Amino acid sequence: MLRKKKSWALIAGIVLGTSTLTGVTTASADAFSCDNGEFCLWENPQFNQGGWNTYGFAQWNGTDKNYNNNEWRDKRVPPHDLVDILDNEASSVHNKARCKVRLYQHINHGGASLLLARGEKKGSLGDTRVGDNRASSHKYEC
Ligand SMILES: [Ca+2]
Ligand SMILES: [Ca+2]
Ligand SMILES: [Ca+2]
Repeated sequence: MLRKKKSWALIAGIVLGTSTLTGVTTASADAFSCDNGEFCLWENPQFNQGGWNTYGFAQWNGTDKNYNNNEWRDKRVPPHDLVDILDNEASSVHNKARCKVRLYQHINHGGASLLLARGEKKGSLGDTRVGDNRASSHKYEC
């Protein structure tokens, strides 16, 4: 009986250790920089370069049809997940995904849209059809 308990403890420890390690790996995978393969939005123009009050940043690896359930991340404000919902607040964008990505003004891929080629970026969404502080969803077009 004792031996069985030890085995379970050992297994639990291994499982826990593995999941913790995976969690750390994921969290440290540049949560605050736009890396290859990602589609990224910034709360402010010019990719947050400037004297802003907040520095919201968000990144994806796929389609998102509703920004109402996403929060900005801000590396200067621990614990980094802002209470601030990112819907209708994005001001700049960089598509580093391996697909074209279409950004939409409304949730569920509605309203005016902007197609971003691979590698394309816009320092100001105010100059686009989607507009500043309007983006609400995006779709990967692979
Ligand atoms: Ca979402
Ligand atoms: Ca904004
Ligand atoms: Ca919108």
